[in-house]
Amino acid sequence: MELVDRLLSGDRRAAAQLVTLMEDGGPIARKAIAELYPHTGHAHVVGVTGSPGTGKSTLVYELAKQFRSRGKTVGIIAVDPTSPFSGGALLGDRIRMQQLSTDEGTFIRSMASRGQLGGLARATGDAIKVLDAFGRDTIMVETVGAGQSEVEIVRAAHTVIVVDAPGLGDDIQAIKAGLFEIADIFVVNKADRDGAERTFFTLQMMLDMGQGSGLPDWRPPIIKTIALQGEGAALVAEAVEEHLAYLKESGDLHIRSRRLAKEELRRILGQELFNRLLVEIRAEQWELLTKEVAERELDPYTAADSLLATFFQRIAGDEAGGGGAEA
Ligand SMILES: Nc1nc2c(ncn2[C@@H]2O[C@H](COP(=O)(O)OP(=O)(O)OP(=O)(O)O)[C@@H](O)[C@H]2O)c(=O)[nH]1
Ligand SMILES: [Mg+2]
Repeated sequence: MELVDRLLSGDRRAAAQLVTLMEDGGPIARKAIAELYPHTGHAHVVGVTGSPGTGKSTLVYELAKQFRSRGKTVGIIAVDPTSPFSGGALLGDRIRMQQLSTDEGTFIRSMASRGQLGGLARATGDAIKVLDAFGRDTIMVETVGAGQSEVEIVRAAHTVIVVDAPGLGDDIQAIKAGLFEIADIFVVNKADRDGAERTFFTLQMMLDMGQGSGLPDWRPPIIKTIALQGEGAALVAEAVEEHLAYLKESGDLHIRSRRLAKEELRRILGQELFNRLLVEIRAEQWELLTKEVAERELDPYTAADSLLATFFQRIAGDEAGGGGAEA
């Protein structure tokens, strides 16, 4: 594919076009993935998550500068599930992003869901592959840590930064939703504000209680920052590099990569099977069964069994009809 060739030769516009293609999905996107996939696997993927307004974008911007000054190329994917409705924060993002986007070594893109369930996780995963093949050394993915799809996205990162900040009400509340467990690095941003110390100690206490990331020899550091002034960003960048070194030395990078490949394969397989099922089952049967379940004539498990049975029959029929050797 010409577009993939251009990506591999370092063409930024090709990268942007391919990310758009990934958002839309479909057969051309798949063909592109098949071609660029052998060129992936080199980037360090860093997830940045946390409650709305904690300062994730500001921190990502400062981290990008840090990584650039360390000679690395950077890719940034801002995942914004509510994109069309966003207000002021995104405007701030845009201004910062514009400043960064004049740098050839930084590629920034925001992703929005096109509506399908699980579509955002899939599109983001594929966009990461595009930037990886594009040769970005460090790829940061910013997501608001709310909702299952977002946790799924950030779990696909090698290193997860959870950003907390004072003034969000209950600190424990602020980092619930399964985020605490997946953090490799904690950032307490807005350290210039009252309550930062308290946020820091709350996190420390939670870590002491052993609710950590589950890695045997890695205790997530807690780093205080004032992202707005770039303060502490260097420490966070160092921690990110240390975490990667730890992953490599401990062999955990390999284990994580395997786990992620398995999860991705399962997710795709589940989706594909379901899509094929939708093709094979007639609309009338769906409707009939749906009606029966709604009217309590049939329980949903039995209905699902019945759909599966039809599905397998049709598939077997297709194979026999398609000149298969089945007797
Ligand atoms: N006082 C203070 N304000 C900060 C700091 N960092 C960021 N902010 C401000 O906090 C607000 C939110 O910052 P963002 O970087 O947009 O936060 P975010 O987490 O990306 O927000 P969403 O993407 O909307 O969830 C902005 O008004 C920032 O200027 C900081 O260190 N101190
Ligand atoms: Mg943001």
